Amino acid sequence: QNAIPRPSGYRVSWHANPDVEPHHFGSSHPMKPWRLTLTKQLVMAYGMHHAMDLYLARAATYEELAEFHHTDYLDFLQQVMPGDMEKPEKSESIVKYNFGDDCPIFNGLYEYCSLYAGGSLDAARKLCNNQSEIAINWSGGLHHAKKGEASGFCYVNDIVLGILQLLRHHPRVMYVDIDVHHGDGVEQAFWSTDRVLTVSFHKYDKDNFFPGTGARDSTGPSHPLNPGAHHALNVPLHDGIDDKSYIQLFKDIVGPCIETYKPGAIALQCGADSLGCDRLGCFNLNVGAHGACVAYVKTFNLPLLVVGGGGYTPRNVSRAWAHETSILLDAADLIDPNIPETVTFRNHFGPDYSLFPPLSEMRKLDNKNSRAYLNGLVQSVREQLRYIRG
Ligand code: VJV
Ligand code: CA
Ligand code: ZN
Repeated sequence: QNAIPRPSGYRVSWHANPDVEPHHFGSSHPMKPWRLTLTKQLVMAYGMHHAMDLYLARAATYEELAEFHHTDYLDFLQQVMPGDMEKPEKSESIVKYNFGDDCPIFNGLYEYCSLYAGGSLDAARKLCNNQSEIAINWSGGLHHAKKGEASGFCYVNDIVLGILQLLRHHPRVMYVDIDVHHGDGVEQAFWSTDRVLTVSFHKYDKDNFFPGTGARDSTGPSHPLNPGAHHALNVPLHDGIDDKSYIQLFKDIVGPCIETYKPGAIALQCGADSLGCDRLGCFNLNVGAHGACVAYVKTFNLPLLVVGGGGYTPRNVSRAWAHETSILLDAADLIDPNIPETVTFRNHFGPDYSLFPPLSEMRKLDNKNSRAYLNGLVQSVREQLRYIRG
């Protein structure tokens, strides 16, 4: 495969540390850091690494993590060991910090956390220093982590740390989240400020889908004198949303948000569990549609921090993130939709060996989002935006 030419207009930087990849949540746990290896192999097989600045992410320091997280929680995260799950004297802390099936304690947990957080911090700093226009950390995007507890496979919130860094240089930062789950940790962290507008698209079912928050009318603190009022924007969806409706909805909402709020930078969480055939997700998007959202955000030409997130069918996660890397490089047209013969682990991409398998046709799922429902969402977002100024 020929190398992708280096774009002339702007720089794209890639922030990763291969030491993240071998960490293991447990054999049947859905979160598989190995999907990052597969993503990197695809990106390299297409020659995209020649078109970006590649940085080895360093581990975030304890002090950097403490910019958001409580030190008692970090101390626990640093010291806890896999065997502690069964120790009665540890059980109080394990419950307090929400470790368990979703957030297991595994070997190298603290290293894993500090490396994926370091990637997002490095990426945000490159944007602030004008050394990069688009900075990518596919190992980040862990949007559920709270100040003082783990949640939903997330232990430290690299996105919050990245946005805090961006806020040192930009008066307003917008956060966009296309993971199938609600970006509750990021929303909560910036709940009381008007300097971050958080926008999450997600499956919403208060009682039956994690984390159960993110209703349309959950828009920020209710007191009108609290600056964060109206600065959380939620787009709750039902099962089976398809390419056409999602792309239309995304543009109808994200476009007016950017035009109204006028952020100085954008952080984009690209959770790939919104694809069809995801092990945990329930949407019906193809790789092309997921990528179309990334392409749309890119058209605004703002400093862009791009992070990963969920995604539980590794062969499709890597397809989406490789395709999105090519979009960010303005090189999507130069890429062969047939996966190169030379890619390592090529067997994972059979039988079609295509970057764009028909995911929406492989699992029969009705779109439970009626036109009227989606129109109502757009209308209600317009009303919310009347309270927002740039
Ligand atoms: O739904 C939940 C919480 C429970 C309690 C814990 N059990 C294991 C599951 C039900 C109520 N948690 C969700 C968390 C989803 C996190 C998504 C993260 C992201 O994509 O937004 C960002 C990275 C959930 N859904 C499915 C599972 N947990 C799940 C966890 C497992 C599992 C199978 C499913 C943990 C261990 C094992 N299997 C072996
Ligand atoms: Ca989301
Ligand atoms: Zn998710």
